[in-house]
Amino acid sequence: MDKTYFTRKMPQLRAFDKDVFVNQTGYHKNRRKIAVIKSECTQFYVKDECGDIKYKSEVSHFGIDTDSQDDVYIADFSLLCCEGTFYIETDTKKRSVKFEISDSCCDKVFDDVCKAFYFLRCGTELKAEHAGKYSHPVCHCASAVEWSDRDIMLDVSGGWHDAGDYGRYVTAGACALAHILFAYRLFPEAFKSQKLNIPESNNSMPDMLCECRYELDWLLKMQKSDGGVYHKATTSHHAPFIMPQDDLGQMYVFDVSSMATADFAAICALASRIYAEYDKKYSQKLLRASVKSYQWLEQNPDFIGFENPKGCNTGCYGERDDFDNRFWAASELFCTTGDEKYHTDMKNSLQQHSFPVFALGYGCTSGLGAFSYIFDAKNPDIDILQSFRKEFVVAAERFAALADKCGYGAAMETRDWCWGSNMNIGKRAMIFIIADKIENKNRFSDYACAQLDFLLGVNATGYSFVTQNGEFSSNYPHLRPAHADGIDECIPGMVCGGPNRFPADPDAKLLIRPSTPPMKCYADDVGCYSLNEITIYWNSPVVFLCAYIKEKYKN
Ligand code: 9MR
Ligand code: ZN
Repeated sequence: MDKTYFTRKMPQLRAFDKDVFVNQTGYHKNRRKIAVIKSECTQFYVKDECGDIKYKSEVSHFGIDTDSQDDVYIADFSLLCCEGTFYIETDTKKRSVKFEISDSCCDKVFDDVCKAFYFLRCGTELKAEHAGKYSHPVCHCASAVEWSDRDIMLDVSGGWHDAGDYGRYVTAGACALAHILFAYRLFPEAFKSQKLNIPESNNSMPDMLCECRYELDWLLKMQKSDGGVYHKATTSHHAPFIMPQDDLGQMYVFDVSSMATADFAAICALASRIYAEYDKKYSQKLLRASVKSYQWLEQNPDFIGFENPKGCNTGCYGERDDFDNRFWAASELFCTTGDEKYHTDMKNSLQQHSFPVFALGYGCTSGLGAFSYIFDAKNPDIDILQSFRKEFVVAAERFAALADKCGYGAAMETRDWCWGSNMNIGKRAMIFIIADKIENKNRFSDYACAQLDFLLGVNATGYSFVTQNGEFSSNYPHLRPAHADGIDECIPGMVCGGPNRFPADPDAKLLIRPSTPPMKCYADDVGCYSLNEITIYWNSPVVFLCAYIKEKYKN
């Protein structure tokens, strides 16, 4: 990315000078509570705001953590269950930042990661009454032109900006929606009481379902009359770092892809089940749209991938095949309609391909189809059902073993520290939670919590990767409005990409020395899009994780 994109002085990189890492937003009273210390010590104290010792114990020496190269000590204060604000101090006088122990400690981060989607809305004014100081006029509402046939103009306004850029991509949107709708499917109560202060907040529908409907309505506009679905709606090039309303470049819709069409069919069928409870008509509309795209898939059995055409440099989201996307579509339509035709397609697809059943998108979507089959299929094939259930549990066991090997409790292997590594953390948390739901033995809940702890400060960088959540949280993500608005505090609730052992942008290549351990390849720097961008599908697993924790540990 070209430096001239930035209109403001680059922020000074802040160093986290503490050795004691905690979940900076806090811990529920009755859950496992771990802090990680990276310097030698023997005792630790949990002190309240007056400095009084509320708990003390010995640390345990973990040893060298491979992916950070830190010599790590673990402080377990699970037994401390009283509410309050605390910090940890070691016998060597090292201190953590402050954190809470309470039943409501994750309410703010949950609400913030949900409201983040509202802040990413495109094609509408963000009014001050909902967006506060982050309000801005309507953006990207002019007609789009079809890239390959410039005579065709259409309205594709709406939906969420994908990420730090202002593009809107169908497969990415479908993936983020799936995570959120799955969260609602398993933990509806977490959403029913939620007040996000969005324009639809006075509706009878939960706010987060209204928010998702905003994206779904956009997706519906991306469907052509023959059922094919345009791959993306973007300008030809990424905009400079300006506010969305100032990005006036021509909007285009790009060619139909079979991945976009299949993901569209899948998400509309899934949403049709979820919205039936609140709006029958809308539910039916979604199902009709889904079936139409499925028919298009039947008529177009060959893979139609996507590559950026010459003259366009926005996100690509290309894939090498569409088997997993078609599998997901068949599974969702079977779950929604009970029609054996889709079941047969799904079974055939399973026989012909070996999918990773726990892959929760983006990229590979087979786990999204498996999730729905596990929780929503009315007359499932028992063998398939059992194999799906087993695969999630086996995956959770494998990831738990990885977490045990990591001093910071992250369920990651070295190669997982890649572009958007925090999505890997979030998806592993989802797998732990899904496996627990399947087994009902509570084997993986501590592991799921540990992934949230990681995201919120228990990691070798010391950052809470969720903006405005934690005393030392990321504040300079690669996110156009957050930079162009001139406001020092970043828009809250944005989950940053996280450590990437292969820094891929010029700024990150300059900032991260080649010998840096994988978990430390991070900089809270607006230029570093391969370390510090945000996207809707990095936020959505965290929505799922927070909804689970809120429900699980409520009193
Ligand atoms: O999330 C994507 C990441 O896995 C890829 O490595 C990267 C490079 O191709 O692209 C990421 O997706 C970006 C998308 O193409 C455009 N919007 C921003 C996304 C996040 O960086
Ligand atoms: Zn916009």
